[in-house]
Amino acid sequence: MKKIAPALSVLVFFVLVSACSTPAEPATAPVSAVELHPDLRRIVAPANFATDYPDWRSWGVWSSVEEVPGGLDLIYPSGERLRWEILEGPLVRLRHLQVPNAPHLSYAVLEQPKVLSPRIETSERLLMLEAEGLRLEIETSLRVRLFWQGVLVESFSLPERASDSQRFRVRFAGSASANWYGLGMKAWGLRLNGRAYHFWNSDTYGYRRGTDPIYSTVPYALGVQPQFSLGVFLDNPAQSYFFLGTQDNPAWTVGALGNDLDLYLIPDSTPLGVTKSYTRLSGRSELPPLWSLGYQQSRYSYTDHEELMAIAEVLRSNRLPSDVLYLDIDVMDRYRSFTINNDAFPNMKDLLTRLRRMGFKVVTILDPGIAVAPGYHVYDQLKQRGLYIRDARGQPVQAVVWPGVCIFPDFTRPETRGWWGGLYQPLLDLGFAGFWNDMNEPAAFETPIKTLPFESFFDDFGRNSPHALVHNAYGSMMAKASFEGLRTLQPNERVFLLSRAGYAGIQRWAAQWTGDNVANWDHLALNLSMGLNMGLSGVVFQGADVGGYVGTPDPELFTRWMQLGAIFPLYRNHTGKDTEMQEPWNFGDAALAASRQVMEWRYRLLPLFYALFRESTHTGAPPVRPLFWHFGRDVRTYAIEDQVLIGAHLMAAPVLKPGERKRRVYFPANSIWFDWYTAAEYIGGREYEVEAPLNRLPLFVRGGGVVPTGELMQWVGERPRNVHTIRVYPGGSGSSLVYWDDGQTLAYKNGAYLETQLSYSAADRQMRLDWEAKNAPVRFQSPEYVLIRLYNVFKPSRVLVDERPIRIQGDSAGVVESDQTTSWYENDRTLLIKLFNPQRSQIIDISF
Ligand code: MIG
Repeated sequence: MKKIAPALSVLVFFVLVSACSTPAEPATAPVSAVELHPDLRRIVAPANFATDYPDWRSWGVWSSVEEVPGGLDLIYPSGERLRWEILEGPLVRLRHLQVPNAPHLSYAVLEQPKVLSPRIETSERLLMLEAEGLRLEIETSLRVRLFWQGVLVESFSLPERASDSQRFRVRFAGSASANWYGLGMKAWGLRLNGRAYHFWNSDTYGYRRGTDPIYSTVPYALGVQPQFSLGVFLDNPAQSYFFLGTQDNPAWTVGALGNDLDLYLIPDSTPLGVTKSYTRLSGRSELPPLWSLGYQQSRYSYTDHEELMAIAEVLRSNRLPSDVLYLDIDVMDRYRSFTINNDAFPNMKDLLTRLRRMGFKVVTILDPGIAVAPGYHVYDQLKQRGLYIRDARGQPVQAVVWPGVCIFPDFTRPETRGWWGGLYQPLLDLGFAGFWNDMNEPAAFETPIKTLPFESFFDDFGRNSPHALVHNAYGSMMAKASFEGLRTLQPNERVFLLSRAGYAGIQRWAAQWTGDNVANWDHLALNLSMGLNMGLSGVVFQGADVGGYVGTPDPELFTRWMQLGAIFPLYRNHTGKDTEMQEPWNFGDAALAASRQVMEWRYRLLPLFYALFRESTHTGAPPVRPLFWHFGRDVRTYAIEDQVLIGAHLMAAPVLKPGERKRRVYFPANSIWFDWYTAAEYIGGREYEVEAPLNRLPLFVRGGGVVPTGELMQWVGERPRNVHTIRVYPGGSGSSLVYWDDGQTLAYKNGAYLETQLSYSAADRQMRLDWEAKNAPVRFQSPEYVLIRLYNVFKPSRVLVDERPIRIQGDSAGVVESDQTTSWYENDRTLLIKLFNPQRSQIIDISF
């Protein structure tokens, strides 16, 4: 007979109770007598996940097999099933089903994923499923093997569960263990091998390298080798863990404490292939508003009208290109979400209008804790609608956060999300351009576990589940509520939302930052690795508090952080309550000048970042990526965590150590590189020492590289027409997307954009540029022309655009904007081609 664990009987009980009540009504059943299983009443240290329940049992031999759409079920005597499906990708989904037709319920996966029709063979010894290069063999000896295009990717045993426990695990032999990445927001280096990681969203002010877990959960690991990659996604918002093996000790394990097993294994040839499949499941970020890729200035807090205005004015008077200002919790009346402190901000609407005229958008903050304060509209509505998180007796759970004693919206419930989303209207009316969801782990003060008690119950798809089973989804569901509300209220605007906590799929609703980091050198390097791993986990719009949140950096650290921040998608300077002022002018003239320099670089590079975000909407690829993403055949790249690629061709080697004015840079094998500043050449497969004075972010472009850039603006949209200059570097071949739209509305979804691809190739004394328009813009005025700038070339003898010769003008001092002119600059061996009608495909042939 199947043994029902105590927690399960609580669930069964609640399901029955909620089935009998009307949907809007609270479940007020007296369940205080029911004890939660001990597993659902504690936070387990990662080291103990696998060891403190010695009594693991395999699901074992099945009693029968049944074919189902996409695969087959192993049926056990209790009636439970292990379902193996091959989904579009192709990928494997393995689920434990307590009943045959259990619905697909997930906080991460978009909808019912599409199943393929695998070829299935069954014999005495073996069950085999095969589709599109993926092959799965399940032996009656309980071993399972996964092949991708004939190569063994991984072998593992059938899942196991612990007696008298809600926990389960799956153990893998380790052929995929060469290099592990991902896991969302983890305070560790780039390569994650050799450690256990735990998922339980936690408010970890001042965390350090090794603190685990922290704010956000993405139970998805990416194993990469030259021959194949493997994505592993354990869809479970309860406490879970990944233990990742090393090359020497390769076995790895995933497990969780509560909920049914729902595991995806995604083999593919490249990290990009795996990423496409993973983000087909968990979703991709929409195009952000272009202004949100500009510089963002924040602190806890700019406390009143005058201070915010002053910050704006000093940013502009110092000519520090910038777009966004933040208001932190002091903007609120007694920290109450959706209110404004009218003493400090007597005319918010007027303030936001004035700032907007100066080119600034303002983002404001909201916390999930709602003050218990009759008469406060959000409290009254939450109370009256009964949409709060409940205790075992159905009463609102209370906990202390910034506003004092609070109750908390149950964001797992669709009605709560709908209601919460609508609350944003007055803030939009005031003119706020974006929003920030903080403390949504959810964090709580004065409770032993710094979050709501375990005896809190959530709707959880109508199952009324205890806290432990849904904890990690809370932040994501708050972000979803906010995003969907904003989308409904402003149906044609892009949403900018920043969320601290999240779960797999958070990228659909919000950007993320790495919480309360520390102003020290180790955090500088740490945040870079964290950002790369977040990007590899689908969370492509990410950044860290530039300058550090806890403490104050010295001028050198601040300067290097401004440079590091400039290569992150989210470029936000933020600091805590009792630190020194941290805007770029507080660290002396050299830091100010160096900050301005790198901020200007960032603004010139916005066309590249934007095109990469566009690409990411199609593939899920992170705009900022580790070297192995493109150079995985060079095994040296797998451990490099102090150099990054922005797109396929631009490499940054930020300085991460104090006192360094030169640094060593590794150039991946089988490529050549050019210095961004001097066009000096480097040969791949070697290390060089490069100059890195305090005012320089070392940057390199790959031979054959194509990098879209634009004119410097003080803020996005300062000038309506921004001329793009596309840099092209010789050697090899390459191509890049170049993308234009209005930068802020959803009109691009109806064709109001221009997407083009510039490809470059070279043969003996010939170069060809292929400008390919991918679409015919609808209601969008394309730029009149683009400039294509070729570096390190000889003087051309002839330039043809679509076979028509173009006049070459030699040795001119500056750019000449006359009709179809090509300029040749002898001194720096640069050729500048002005290409008209970019919405038309054109071919440029250059002979030497
Ligand atoms: O308990 O809103 O991580 O960025 O400035 C601290 C105040 C609450 C934590 C966030 C931080 C923010 C701060 N918040």
